[in-house]
Amino acid sequence: MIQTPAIASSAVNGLPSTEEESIRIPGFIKPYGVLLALEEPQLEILQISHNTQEILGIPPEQLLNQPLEKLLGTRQASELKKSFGGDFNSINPLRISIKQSGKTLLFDGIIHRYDGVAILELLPTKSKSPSTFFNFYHSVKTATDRIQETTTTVELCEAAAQEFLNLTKFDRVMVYKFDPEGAGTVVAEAKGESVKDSYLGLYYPATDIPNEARQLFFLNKVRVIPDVNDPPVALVPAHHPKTHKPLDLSLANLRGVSPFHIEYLQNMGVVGSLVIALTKRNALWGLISCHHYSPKPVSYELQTACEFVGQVMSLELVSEEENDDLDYKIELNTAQSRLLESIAMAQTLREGLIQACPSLLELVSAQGCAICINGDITVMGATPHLDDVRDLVQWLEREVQDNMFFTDCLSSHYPVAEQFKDVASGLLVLTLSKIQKQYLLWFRPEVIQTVSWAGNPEDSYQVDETGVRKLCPRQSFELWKETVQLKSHPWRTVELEAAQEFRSALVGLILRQVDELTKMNLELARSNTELDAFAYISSHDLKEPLRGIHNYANFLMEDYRDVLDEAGVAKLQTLVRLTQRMENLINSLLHYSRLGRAELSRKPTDLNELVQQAIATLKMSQSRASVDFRLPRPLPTLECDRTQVTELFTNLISNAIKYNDNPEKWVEIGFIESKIGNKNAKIPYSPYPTFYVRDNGIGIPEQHQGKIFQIFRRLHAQDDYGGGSGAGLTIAKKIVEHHGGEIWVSSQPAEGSTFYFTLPEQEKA
Ligand code: BLA
Repeated sequence: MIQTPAIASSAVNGLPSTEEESIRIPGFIKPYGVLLALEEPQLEILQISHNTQEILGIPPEQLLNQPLEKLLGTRQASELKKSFGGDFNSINPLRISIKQSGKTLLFDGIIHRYDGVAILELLPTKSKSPSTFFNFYHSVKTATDRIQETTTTVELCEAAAQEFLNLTKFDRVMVYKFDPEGAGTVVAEAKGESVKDSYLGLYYPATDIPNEARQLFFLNKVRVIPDVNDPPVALVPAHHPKTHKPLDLSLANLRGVSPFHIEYLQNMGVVGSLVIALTKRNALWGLISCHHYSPKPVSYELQTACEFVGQVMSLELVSEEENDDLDYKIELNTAQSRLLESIAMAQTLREGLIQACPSLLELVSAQGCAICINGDITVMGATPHLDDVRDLVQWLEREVQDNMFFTDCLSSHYPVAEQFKDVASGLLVLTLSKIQKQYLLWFRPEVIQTVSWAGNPEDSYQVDETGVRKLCPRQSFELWKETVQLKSHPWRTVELEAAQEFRSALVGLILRQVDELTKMNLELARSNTELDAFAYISSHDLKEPLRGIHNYANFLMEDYRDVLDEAGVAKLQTLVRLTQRMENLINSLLHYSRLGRAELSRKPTDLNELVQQAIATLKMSQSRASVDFRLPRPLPTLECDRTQVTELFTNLISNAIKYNDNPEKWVEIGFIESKIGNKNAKIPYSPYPTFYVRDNGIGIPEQHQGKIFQIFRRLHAQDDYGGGSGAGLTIAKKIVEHHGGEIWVSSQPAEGSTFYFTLPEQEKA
């Protein structure tokens, strides 16, 4: 066995890396051929592998520094000289025969030039004549046909494994696919009858194939190791005499294999190995890895056939992975269309999203979702608890700047998430509007991924006697399971694209709706202004003729009292009373329309003082029975329009007294803290205090409660309960709304009424 060279340990993270010991310049070759470094243009032999005696029957010293003619004869040597001027790919392999001790030795001659040095490799062959195109075509036709017949990636990989098995006659052929981190999984496998165990589904860490080995696959798509137990063969001299450097064997078929990899294969029980690179769009997609459990030479011709089939498979991969993606994309698109349709039909964005619930989850294949609009959160499917989602959204608001954020391991960004890993190890967030706090969150559960690791990745490192951590192939390939905790299935590119597309469509839709809403609001504001102006002008203009009628009725009564009989006087008196009533109505209307036109003058106002003043005024004008005014606790100080809010309290308190035939009347004026909702009293959750005026009066029947705020709408005969214009509650409503608040009533006939209202300190957005 080859001695594992010690590696200096100066690499990043304190871990030694094989990359320092470049596998491009191993200093030795595999023993199944002879390698010569030649000086151009004379093709003098400057370096040669030490195995010439075994393969050619000539000791290396006899060939070193000699012209190539000495070995190949004048004709073959001059043909080679010409070949070095042409395109190597179309020339290789050259048929070369060497007569030695009465025997003719046949070789595939492979030439290339790398780093300015011309290299010839002589690979012994048994076939008398070079392979024809037809031979080659026949050897690959079945394989390429089968590969091209497939329609999905899975089918393609399975067919390829089987076809490579048929083509190479190795014991085991695996299709090995890399993940974005460079680790890989065996995605398809075909085996000869003697092989019992299966590597299908096994997962190998990225460290198993160093970066440099991956890079070399772009230069050389096929790697052969006929027998891992063959001793490597040194080059003489070790350094190139002109460059004084070790010879770069990046492109050489015979390049010696790193002893680490040899040991790796030996640990696996593999003797012969053949690896073919699979590329997709200039990236390494995976490998075909062939294992044989006894020595397995692979002719240059078969290597070329494998390379060709590998290329066909690589091309096929592009279209079939696109096909797989396309089918999935269509599914995601359908979900998106359903969602947008639902949103367009719904009153609100939230409603639209909720109604299309399964599509919302299907859009990105998530198990749970949270809709957050203006801080209000609705959850669907499997999600963390609402409070946890609320905290998470707050964290997102602080930490995430982009329109989209996603992770398959939320706890690595937000450690609290470990508590709800079962539902949210994966998170995808779309920010629709940061200002309006509009977020869509999708969750994926933890997949306790029982990854079938082929050996413990930690075993790749051993500590030597000096305490240095040393990279070495693992001793054991026993399957052991590593659970990848706190991770969800990763979000796929198509899913992320679908989320982005949905965001764009949604933002477009929302902008259109905002546009329409703005137009409607403008329209509404305009018609409200017109209405106020109309009410003002008409009531103003009506007052004059009304005063005329009033005055003339009085004149009639004064000047014609003697002419009129009693009935005539009574009618005139009614006329005067009616004009007075009408004037009251007009004054109320005028007042009402003025309220709509007046600017609010908000100032900090002590509501206690204000209410006491209202009560005092009312007490003066109410000569009737006493009323018990109750204020359970001091009212707050509020930014509001003092005059209007005084009128608001006066109207409500006066109604409370007026519509009350209880012998012991009381009126309670108070408020409820912000944020305490109460369904029974119809008090919604509100960020502002809710004020109330409660009485033990006659109450309002349920069926009338909707009408009481309408102007001049009276529920009783006009002179009952002290008369009045019937505009008090309408005015109260206007004042509350002017302040951006809401007013509503809760009442039981014969028990009393409570008028609730809010007075937000800022206008509604
Ligand atoms: C190379 N390791 C490789 C190659 C493969 C693997 C395919 C390239 C093939 C080749 O050069 O012939 C790994 N082979 C696999 C895997 C499977 C398989 C995963 O069949 C699965 C079925 N390897 C280690 C560790 C080290 C290491 C810990 O596991 C580091 C010390 C090194 N691997 C290593 C090196 C090479 C290699 C140095 C390059 C070999 C060379 O080209 O010289």
